[in-house]
Amino acid sequence: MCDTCGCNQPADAVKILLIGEETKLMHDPHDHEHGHGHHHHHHHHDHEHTHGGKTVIELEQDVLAQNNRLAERNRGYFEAKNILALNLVSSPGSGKTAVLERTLADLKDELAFFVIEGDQQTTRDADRIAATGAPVVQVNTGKGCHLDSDMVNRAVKKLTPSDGAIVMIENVGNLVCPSLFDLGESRRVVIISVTEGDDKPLKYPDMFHTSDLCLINKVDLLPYVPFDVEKAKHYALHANPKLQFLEISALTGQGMEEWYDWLRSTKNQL
Ligand SMILES: Nc1nc2c(ncn2[C@@H]2O[C@H](COP(=O)(O)OP(=O)(O)OP(=O)(O)O)[C@@H](O)[C@H]2O)c(=O)[nH]1
Ligand SMILES: [Mg+2]
Repeated sequence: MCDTCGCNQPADAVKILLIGEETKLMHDPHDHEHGHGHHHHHHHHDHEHTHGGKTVIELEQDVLAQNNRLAERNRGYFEAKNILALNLVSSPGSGKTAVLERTLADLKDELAFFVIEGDQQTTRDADRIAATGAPVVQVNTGKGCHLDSDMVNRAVKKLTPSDGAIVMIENVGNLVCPSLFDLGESRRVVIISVTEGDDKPLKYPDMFHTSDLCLINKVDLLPYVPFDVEKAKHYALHANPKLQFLEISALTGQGMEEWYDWLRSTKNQL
């Protein structure tokens, strides 16, 4: 895992905000300093106990086992309420928020959407989602580079999604760490954009291995960038032979109807 990069911070370093009510807290500098100080203390503490490979591995297994237990509770909650929960993962800037914005605008009269936005800092993405009219909670992970099941559990309590809804969870932009953390989602959707290079599934196989659907976004840019769609699919299928693909553009709307059909049919399979 990412023990040296700050993932293992205390729960109170994470901020969970229901947009529209507490957003102004974000700009309180005292609040920021408080979280930072805690992180440093915690990091030092961790470090003392994680010398030597064996101890580090045990700590990581413990963190992941605890995450998996709470993820199963989240999954039970979603199942009981007939909610389709999607974990959207990608590297920064692949278009997670853009796909959400367009989807929410196009389907808002047909399906009830609730959104959890994960970012290290700011409410920028949550503000973009709030503009579509969907209820949204922002999770600021501070130093953390992924969402975990506890953050989603706490965010869902603020969000209070209705029965039969779709809960969209936009993970922190990162193709590595989020692959390790089950959030209790019904399906995982990885987004890759054509500006990133077609070798990404080869270099970051875990994210493709753990996903159910791969959206290949920004296909409007294919005439201008060297990206071989078939090669990208080939590499991704090597990591996960069951992976499905859809080629889309959140900008022009190309392929979005197929994505909406996937949402409808996946929801009906619950
Ligand atoms: N040309 C083109 N640009 C796109 C498309 N989708 C998104 N973009 C642009 O790509 C940039 C990043 O999009 P975002 O939706 O913010 O990406 P993200 O994955 O949410 O980024 P992070 O939350 O920072 O990880 C923005 O400037 C978008 O306008 C697309 O289909 N085509
Ligand atoms: Mg985003």
